[in-house]
Amino acid sequence: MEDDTNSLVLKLHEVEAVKFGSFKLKSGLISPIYIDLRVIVSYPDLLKEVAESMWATVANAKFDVMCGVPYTALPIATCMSLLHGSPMVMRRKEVKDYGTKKAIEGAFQPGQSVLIVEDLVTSGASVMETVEPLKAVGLEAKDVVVLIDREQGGQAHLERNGLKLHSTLTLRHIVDVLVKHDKLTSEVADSVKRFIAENQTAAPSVPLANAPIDPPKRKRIPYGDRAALAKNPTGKKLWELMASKKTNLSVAVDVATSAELLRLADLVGPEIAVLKTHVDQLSDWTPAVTSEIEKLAEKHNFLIFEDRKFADIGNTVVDQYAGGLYKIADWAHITNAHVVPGPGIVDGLKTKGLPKGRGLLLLAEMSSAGTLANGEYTLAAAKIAADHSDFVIGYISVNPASWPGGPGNPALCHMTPGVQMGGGGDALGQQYNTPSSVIGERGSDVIIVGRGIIKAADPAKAAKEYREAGWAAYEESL
Ligand code: 5BU
Repeated sequence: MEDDTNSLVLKLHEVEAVKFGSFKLKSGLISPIYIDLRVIVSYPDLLKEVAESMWATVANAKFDVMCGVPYTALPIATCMSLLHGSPMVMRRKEVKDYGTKKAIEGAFQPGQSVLIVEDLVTSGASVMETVEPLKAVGLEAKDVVVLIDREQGGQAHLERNGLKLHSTLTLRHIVDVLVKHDKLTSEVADSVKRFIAENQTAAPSVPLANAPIDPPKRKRIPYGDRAALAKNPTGKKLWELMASKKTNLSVAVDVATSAELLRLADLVGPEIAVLKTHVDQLSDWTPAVTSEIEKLAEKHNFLIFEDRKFADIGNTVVDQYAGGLYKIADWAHITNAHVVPGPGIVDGLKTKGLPKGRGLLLLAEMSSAGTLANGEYTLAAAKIAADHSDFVIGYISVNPASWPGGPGNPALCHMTPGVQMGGGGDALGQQYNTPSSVIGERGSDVIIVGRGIIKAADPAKAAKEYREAGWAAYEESL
């Protein structure tokens, strides 16, 4: 079977149904890959092979009739029908008013089940456009077979509407086969995989009657696999570090003196992926302190995140980041910024951070009660992050699972403050969630814990407990 799909992939590449380069899509996006399966009608042997492979893909599905999604999949469905004696119905694309004209042609009985046949799924929108008139005439659609799933969210969207997607090939598999057979360089393959990750689709807005209301549980991509998707070196390092050190814990060392900061960093160092600092809280800061933190980062293998929350225009943040007393860009692997000024702030920080390989987190949500960072604001932050994924490595977020597209681009990391074992909050508006809720239910990747650890009687022991809780929640969500 593996060999069959390999030869199919090579043939599709040969007839240029799958092309690589730089293609402007309808949406204006530049894609490194272009798929046009219309061409296969010109190669009867290939059409037959496609139809046989797709038939084999749905060997276990039960259906009475088949319906191809117009137009590219029509000859494929016809070919499957001829080869296996399975009847079809046909959807008329141009009939929009299902009440007056026949949208579905062919002989069928209401209550019969129908297999949807499609060539390519991106968001699942065209499949859903076909399901709607089928349902309107009483046909039941449960299964969809597709030659290529671009893995840009279509499967989840269809599942949410009660449809099971069976794909013969995925874009990633195609790329892997072509690399294996020296038809493609691994650089191009990586750029295609990044494109897929960065261009996950939103749920199509075609509502389906009788769709189940429970969304499917998202499966998490392991941290280690996300390293390959990250464009930014610090983002990549973060994923690798979390995977190898087996920790998704960040400790916020909010203390008043440098000695206390260094003492705590050394104590919790073995347990953490990221040390979060507020150096402007230190009463006795000198440049020597940051070199000591850097030494501890080397010793324990963690990244330094200065939680500076830049919030000014691009021109101002350049010097706030690289200059002044603290010269944050010189020693903090990661810093963060509000998006309230607009994308110029990211461009400004990038001028100093990117040449040093630094990464930026954008504040998409905050943990404090009454925060204004929600709704449209959060979505705008996500958009700015997506547009700057060379420098932006992720978000400060609180409940990414609740965002309309979910946590989104898996190259980007979600870090969540406001974490304590017991939940609750403080007197000044901080709101706490537990590690298992933050990672397991809210879809975040990193827990940021301050007082839960630094105020504990034994901070090293507390860090170990938070690390274990955070890691257990991650493993359970895989
Ligand atoms: P706590 O002691 O666990 O409440 O500390 C939380 C830390 O995270 C603290 O350093 C805050 O400045 C930081 N923080 C936060 O609590 N909430 C936010 O939304 C953001 C940062 Br952004």
